[in-house]
Amino acid sequence: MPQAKGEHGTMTDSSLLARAAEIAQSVLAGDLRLGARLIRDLDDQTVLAELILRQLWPHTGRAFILGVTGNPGAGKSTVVDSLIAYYRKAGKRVGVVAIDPSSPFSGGAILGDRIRMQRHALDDGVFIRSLASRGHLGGLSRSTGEIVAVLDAMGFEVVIIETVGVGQGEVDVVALADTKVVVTVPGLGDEVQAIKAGILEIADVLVVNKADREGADRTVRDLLTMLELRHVEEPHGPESPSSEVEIIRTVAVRGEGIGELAAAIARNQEKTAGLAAERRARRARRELRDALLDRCAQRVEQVLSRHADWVDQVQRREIDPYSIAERLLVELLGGTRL
Ligand SMILES: Nc1nc2c(ncn2[C@@H]2O[C@H](COP(=O)(O)OP(=O)(O)OP(=O)(O)O)[C@@H](O)[C@H]2O)c(=O)[nH]1
Ligand SMILES: [Mg+2]
Repeated sequence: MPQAKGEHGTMTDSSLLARAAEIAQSVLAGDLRLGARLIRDLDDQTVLAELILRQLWPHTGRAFILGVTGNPGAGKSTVVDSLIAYYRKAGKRVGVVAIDPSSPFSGGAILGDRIRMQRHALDDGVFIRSLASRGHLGGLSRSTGEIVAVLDAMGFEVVIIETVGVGQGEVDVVALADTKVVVTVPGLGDEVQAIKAGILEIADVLVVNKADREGADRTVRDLLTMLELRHVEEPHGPESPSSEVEIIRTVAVRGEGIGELAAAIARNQEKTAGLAAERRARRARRELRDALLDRCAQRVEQVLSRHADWVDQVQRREIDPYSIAERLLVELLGGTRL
């Protein structure tokens, strides 16, 4: 077991484990403050946080995970805010992970999303966490997965992941949600082209938000044409047969169309229930892969810092990096820990 950092630095392994078990129990019992703290500590990758997460793991896998993605500024947060209100009325507790691609510090993201979803700030049945995707190079999927796991263990029945569909990382994060909603708006010129390739393909439900604006009809028509073309091209499409993708118009700022959107989401959930096991298997595989890659990356850094001599040799062209990499692999994977 690695050494604990920070305030727990002097704790023995067994007292750290006991502390982890205690906190895990409180988080499972719904302690929001400890849940929030755990999410922050996971971001800092503390040993205690990981020990707690290990204890929570058996209690995860129950939440309905909803992915919301689409054009920047399309109104995703406003749609999510309205959906939160809808699910709260239905008595469901809702957790949200909003991923902000631009801000280097999560401070920016937290501010923007808090303002958008402010009315839920005092509701114990709502938990909103923003995550800056910058600074999570390659680890975005792991970080999001961990937060979703905590919210799931805390008993939030619906967990919404909001992310701008700009980078492959962001798309990947949403791709494994139970139901994927893609939000677009009229007036972007060619809407279908304006959405990054690859995003429309994952949509289970398409939303034309800002339907109060000029051109909503045309956008709906364009999307329909696109869906029909796709249906012709791949009649036996994968998980979401194109013909079954619904298009919903919303004016999220006024809450219009949100009931219809929630109904479309519920229909998709029902329709794809038979595929849930397959989806969960894919998610489990990625969770394991993320955890593995993360540890490999850490160990690579450790090994490299112990072997400055290797770096020197490569720099002097005495040995090539490929041979060293092979040796490194042996050191990493041949160790007794695996
Ligand atoms: N006219 C109109 N404006 C809307 C509607 N929904 C959202 N907006 C406005 O669009 C702007 C962007 O809304 P957000 O909800 O922050 O959009 P977003 O997609 O989450 O934005 P990013 O996360 O920054 O990509 C805000 O000023 C909203 O008030 C709508 O239905 N009609
Ligand atoms: Mg947003």
